Amino acid sequence: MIPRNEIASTVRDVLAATEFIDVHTHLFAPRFGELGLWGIDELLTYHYLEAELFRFSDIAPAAYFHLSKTARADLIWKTLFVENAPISEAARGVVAVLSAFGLPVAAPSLDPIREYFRNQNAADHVARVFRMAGIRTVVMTNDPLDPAEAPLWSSEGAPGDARFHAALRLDRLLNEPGAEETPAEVRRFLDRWAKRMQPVYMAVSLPDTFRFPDDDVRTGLLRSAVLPACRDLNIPLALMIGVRRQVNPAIFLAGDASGRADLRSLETLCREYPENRFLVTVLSRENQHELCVLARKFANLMPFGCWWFLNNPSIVEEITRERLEMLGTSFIPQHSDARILEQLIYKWKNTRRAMAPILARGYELLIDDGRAVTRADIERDVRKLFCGNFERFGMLTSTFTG
Ligand code: RAT
Ligand code: ZN
Repeated sequence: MIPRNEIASTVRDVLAATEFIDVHTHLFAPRFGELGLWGIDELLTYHYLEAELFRFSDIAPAAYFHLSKTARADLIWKTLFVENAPISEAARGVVAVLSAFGLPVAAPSLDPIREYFRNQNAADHVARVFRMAGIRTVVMTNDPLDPAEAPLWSSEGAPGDARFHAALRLDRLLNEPGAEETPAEVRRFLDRWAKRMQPVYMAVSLPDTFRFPDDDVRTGLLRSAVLPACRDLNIPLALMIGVRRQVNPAIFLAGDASGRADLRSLETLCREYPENRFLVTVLSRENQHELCVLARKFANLMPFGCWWFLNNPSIVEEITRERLEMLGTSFIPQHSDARILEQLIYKWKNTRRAMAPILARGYELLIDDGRAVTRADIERDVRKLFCGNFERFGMLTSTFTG
């Protein structure tokens, strides 16, 4: 039994000591070579920071995207880190990464930092970053229609690296479908790629206008190819709802926005497809409460993560408190969405920091209401939230013991 005044520190200890599963990233296992991004130039040219650059600098997007990667990184460093305090969430993240490696955080030149990363051996670096981030496994985003990625999957080949699971991403397939593909052809395509990738789930991001059912190709493909494939493979379908792609195409990846969705379509999917399981994250802050309500109705719905524009401490706090209050520990609080390896360090540091007082508050209220809390309770709950719920929902070999 833990005294009330030691709850906060115990929760912090347990969060620090538990290795998490990162259920959605854009990272790649080392065998994918150059698709795996790491190092200072990649960290600085992250699209979250590019969006911020254009608010502080007069450079036109076209001129910026014309520069070499090194020149872009130099400009972002000078603008967001030297001439301004890097106080935004994304900027502070780079500072946290540099500090974690003992590198200078405010020097005018990036040279010593570049040299440090140049001297790292990729394989050792991956292992070190996972250790520093307290991460056991990450789930990649694998698009079989990406011309750069597809050839790297051999016809036999699951990725042979236990730290990196695959997720079969369906955005091109469902959001830009070729009229010539019949559902039967798409089903065969999915079966073939599932065999290669051994995905832990299939995934698609969807606009705020997503409707199901609708009189469109996507509904047909979901009904006749994707949902049956997920059911037969016994894997969840991840729905990432509420992205408005390319509201400003001039800034490429940074040009996407968010919008409130009508979650009745999700309700219909959960009800009409009880044999399918849906991992769901929604991008609009306004949709969060409804998502919790639906998760109380449908056990085949697993809310996950505070996605993209929501991954800021103030909003994470609000969403996570709401989820704990409405769902107990039966959800997945966060994923990193890391695109660059070292981002794992700051994103998971921030998640642990945000999570500690929220969880501690829950246990303190429980003590106030008459139930003692043990370290074993906290360990079990943290394991469920950050590993077990995903493993159980995804029917993965479990380390879940609660
Ligand atoms: O957070 C991001 O980096 C976004 O650009 C997207 O990748 C989003 O997370 C997605 O998976 O579509
Ligand atoms: Zn993502």
